[in-house]
Amino acid sequence: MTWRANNCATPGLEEYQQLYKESITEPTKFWGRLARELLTWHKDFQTVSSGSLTNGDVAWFLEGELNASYNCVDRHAFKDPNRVAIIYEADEPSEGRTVTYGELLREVSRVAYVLRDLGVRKGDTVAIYLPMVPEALVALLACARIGAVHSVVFAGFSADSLRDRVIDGRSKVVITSDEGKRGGKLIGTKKIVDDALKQCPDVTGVLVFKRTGADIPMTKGRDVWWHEEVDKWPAYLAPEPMNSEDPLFLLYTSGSTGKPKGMMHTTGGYLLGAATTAKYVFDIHDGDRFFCGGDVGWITGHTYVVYAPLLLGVSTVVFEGTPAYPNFSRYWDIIENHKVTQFYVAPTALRLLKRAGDQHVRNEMKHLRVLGTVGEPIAAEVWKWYFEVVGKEQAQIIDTYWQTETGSHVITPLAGVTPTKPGSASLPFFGVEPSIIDPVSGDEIPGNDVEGVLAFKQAWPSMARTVWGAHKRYMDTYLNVYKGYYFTGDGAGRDHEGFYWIRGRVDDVVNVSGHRLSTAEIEAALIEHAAVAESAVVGVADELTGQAVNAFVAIKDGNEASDALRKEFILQVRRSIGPFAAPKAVFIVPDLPKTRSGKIMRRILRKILAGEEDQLGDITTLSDPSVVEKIIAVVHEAR
Ligand code: 6R9
Repeated sequence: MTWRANNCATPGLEEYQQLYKESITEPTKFWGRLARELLTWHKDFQTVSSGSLTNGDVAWFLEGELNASYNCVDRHAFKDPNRVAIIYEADEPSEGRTVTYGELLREVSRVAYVLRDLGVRKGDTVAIYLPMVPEALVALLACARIGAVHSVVFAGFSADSLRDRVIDGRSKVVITSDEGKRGGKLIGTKKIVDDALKQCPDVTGVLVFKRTGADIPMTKGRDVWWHEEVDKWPAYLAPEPMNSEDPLFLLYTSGSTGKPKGMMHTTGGYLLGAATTAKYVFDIHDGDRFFCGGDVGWITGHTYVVYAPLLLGVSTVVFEGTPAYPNFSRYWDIIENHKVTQFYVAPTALRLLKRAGDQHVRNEMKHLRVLGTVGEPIAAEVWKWYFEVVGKEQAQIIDTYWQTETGSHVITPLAGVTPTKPGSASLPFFGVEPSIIDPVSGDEIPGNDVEGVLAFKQAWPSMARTVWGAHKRYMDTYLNVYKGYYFTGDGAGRDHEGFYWIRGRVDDVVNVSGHRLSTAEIEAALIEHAAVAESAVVGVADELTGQAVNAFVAIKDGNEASDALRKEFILQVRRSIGPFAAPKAVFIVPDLPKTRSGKIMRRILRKILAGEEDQLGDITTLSDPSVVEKIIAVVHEAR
């Protein structure tokens, strides 16, 4: 099979089309077969799927029982205990190590015992706040082993954000480390957990992995050391058989409102999505070494650092550091040293590395077959650089579109099969039936060469089943917007050949370096500052990070606009959400553009930032149209 970069048909394309057709017209046959082929069931299922998008009661592989950690670890460890499961690349290039499937089974079992000892029972939630170390994978799998629901919180989130997620998920236990290490810098993870837990009385235990050996306070009766606890327990614990629809994890993501949503994924369907995309999209084969640069704190890390490669029994690279430390060759050194076969990263990292210069890219990297991107649109020139300079025109580029909610890829090329066009996520994955909807009429727009919002017509196994503790919000956000469809929140086009082009969010979500942020959440953080009367946050195009956060703030009487105050506002967001959400620019304005009913017109702010002041449209509906001139003056002065 040849790897094509341009749009010409490959021999596999016909096979894809056939399989795709089957997945849409006979989903029961299609998914039933794959579920039995790719997963190992403790008890077989009778019903492949039930429920509907309309009713929001989708369920897959009912009656079936399985365990995620058994599927990711045991079955491979039994066959070949010495096969490498995890290739750990520590922040310092010399400090890594590997973990075999046999070792992984023993460590997962011990930690599962420890969690039980800490009082965790089937169905309980465990929060995980860890850096990118092998123990993060062990923690997820140990939860799954005893039927606990893991709720990973990205270790860049602030104490306040962690607290909110611990409370909302009703976590009983938190797993963390003394510190984290990234790009040569230390991160005080345990300290952040301590701060967060001041307001979480229901957390009864904290399991602390020793990463750096920093001197940290341990709360008696609550905090225990990972290395001390695991020594107490045997190295095999039988996995808990779980119903296919039992929750596997919660993962919080940003939406249009300030409160993050705990997306709930279930066991059978999610695992099948991960395994199927691993096989067909990444073309994973025995002996491959898979490197996903995402963090386990986000869905990309869940599905493609942990579940997908381990389900297929290959080696997964766990990278603790950053692409720029100790220098811009870090990714390429990892790829060359470990003979990586598939590499998967967000375009934002590629933009950074492209800008750093081609001299940093290694010449070898001969084992690379697939180069994936995820999280945001990739510009054609970055796509070409990835293909030519990184892949030496030998590896296929796959631009994979999906979401926390979809669990695994939904629109994506299949490596070696789908012809690709730079900037297009190409064709739907199996079982996904996209439609382009006219946002004004709400009607589906048939045919090709159309633009609108993107929705899916059919339920697929790995879709999130609910927003934790808020099913109505799930219905209203995804399934009630266009009845009978799942609404993605993205705009998209379908070109003359039926290829999909993702245009970006149509709601108040900004995408900074592939991180999904809610403008409402940042506004809520700013309001917490005593000097802030009102704020409006918008995303603006940014060469390096894709989008950047810009904040407009109206301050209360008695405060003076100053650089110091602007810095305080930025600090407020860092403290309240996390450093990655910090506004790149803060404009202190006398008032915000509001309609007479009080709705903030962010559209006007976006236009001003884009320098399109002559295209503001009708501003007479504003309660005070004169604020526009004043805001323009502030923005001009700042530049
Ligand atoms: C996996 C992940 C989801 C949002 C999604 C969309 C954007 C993701 C993309 C893409 C263009 C791609 N997005 N992949 N946009 N091309 N290949 O990123 O999940 O963090 O939930 O973000 O990211 O806007 O709606 P998540």
